[in-house]
Amino acid sequence: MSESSIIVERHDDVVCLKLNRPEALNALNNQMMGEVKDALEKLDRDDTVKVIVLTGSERAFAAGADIKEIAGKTEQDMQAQDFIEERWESAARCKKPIIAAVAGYALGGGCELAMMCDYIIAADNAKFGQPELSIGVIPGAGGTQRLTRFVGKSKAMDMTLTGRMMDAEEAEKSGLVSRVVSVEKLLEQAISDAKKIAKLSQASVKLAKECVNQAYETTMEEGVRFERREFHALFGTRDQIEGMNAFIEKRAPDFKD
Ligand code: DAK
Repeated sequence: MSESSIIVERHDDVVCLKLNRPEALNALNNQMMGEVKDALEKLDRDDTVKVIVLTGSERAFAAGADIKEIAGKTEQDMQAQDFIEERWESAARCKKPIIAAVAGYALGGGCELAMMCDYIIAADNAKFGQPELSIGVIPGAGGTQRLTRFVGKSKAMDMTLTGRMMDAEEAEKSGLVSRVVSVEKLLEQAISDAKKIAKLSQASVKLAKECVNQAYETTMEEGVRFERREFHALFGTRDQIEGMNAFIEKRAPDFKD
């Protein structure tokens, strides 16, 4: 196997995973997706890690699946290679918060990978798109579903059918990204967000993430019921007592998870 195509950087209890195939604009090949999956699974199991930031380079978060790697595949190859799907879904399955810090191109599978994260902070040079139709296929890692839920049918159809890219400003207005910052400040902002989340009670962080994700999976009534059960459950934790007492005593909480 060639050298690693991701860089893992530790910032106390935050870990930054950097996609690193600059020669191919971080095109997502099998090796890279396998490394991303292994790293995310390991970080998910590591109690000393609280929040993950997934990023690329200033020029590209990722320009999609590696077209050169998949160009020669047959229908049988694609159907037989279920393991590929397992690699691609790892960000969506991660239980810890993942923030996507996106600069430059986030196209095809790159846009899909960013959308699997919990939220996206974009650099002012970010460009999002689902250009798969221009190479004779369709989005295949959840793009038609997730993009439509983020930006609504009209824009999702527009981007998917025409292949038009959305810039950072439009992505923020449309709800695809939570915030836009300068490209120079992107990682600093994402890591600062991650550190803020890492200081909270991780029991409440985990349940809040589950509850927000539940909104995509169920009815309002069932979702609200789900949220209430999780809310009640947090009253069984020391961090709830600590958080509320700290507020009353006008001091910072000291959460122990
Ligand atoms: N794959 C392979 N190489 C890529 C690439 C890609 N997606 N994108 C860029 N590169 C390579 C280029 O070939 C070039 O390499 P050399 O020629 O120098 O060897 C190098 O990166 C620099 O790219 P350019 O020279 O093209 O740079 P430009 O600035 O001129 O253009 C660009 C940048 C991003 C507009 C352009 O490179 C581009 O259009 N790239 C392709 C974008 C694209 O079509 N992406 C969608 C790919 S399909 C699934 C999971 C995932 C998927 C499907 C199924 N399952 C789990 C079932 C996902 C599918 C896709 O993403």
